[in-house]
Amino acid sequence: MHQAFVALGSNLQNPVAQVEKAFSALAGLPKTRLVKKSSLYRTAPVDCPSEAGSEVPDFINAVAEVQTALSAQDLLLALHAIENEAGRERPYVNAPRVLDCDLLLYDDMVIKSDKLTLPHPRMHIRGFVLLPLFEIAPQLSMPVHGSIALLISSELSKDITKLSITNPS
Ligand code: PH2
Ligand code: MG
Ligand code: MG
Repeated sequence: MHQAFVALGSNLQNPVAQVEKAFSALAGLPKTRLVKKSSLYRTAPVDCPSEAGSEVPDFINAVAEVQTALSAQDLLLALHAIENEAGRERPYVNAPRVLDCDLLLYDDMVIKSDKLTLPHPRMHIRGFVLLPLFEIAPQLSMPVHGSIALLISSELSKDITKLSITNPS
């Protein structure tokens, strides 16, 4: 079995429900066990262009740990299928989305291909990834980026609120 971490994000169509549904979808993947779910976090958009005059809605973000017998490539395909099932559209880069499922880490794999980069290329500079990841894996040491605890700063933690409602499991 392999250990993987998946980041979830939504800022359209009831984001809390979308992320909770995504946890269930992860739990339902073949050859895969959902090991841990972080709390849900309300986060301000980072690097999201706003369409003329319209505000980019806040995101709900979370991170899941899974154990899986799927290869990294097959897990990635499964994550895309979960996004598509939720109705994901891609009108432009970083557009508002019903669901984004990003593969952050897969064991200690380091890879850069057209389809897959591990560790996820921006995870180490994204508070909306690092805070929920730290919540479920505070001791984590990552390939390339090292200790998660050393990456978190007050700057990266700005405009991120942990939701106090616990998601039903
Ligand atoms: N995802 C992005 C770009 N910006 N900002 C927040 N707060 N949350 C996200 O999940 C997010 C983002 C690209 O996938
Ligand atoms: Mg993303
Ligand atoms: Mg993505």
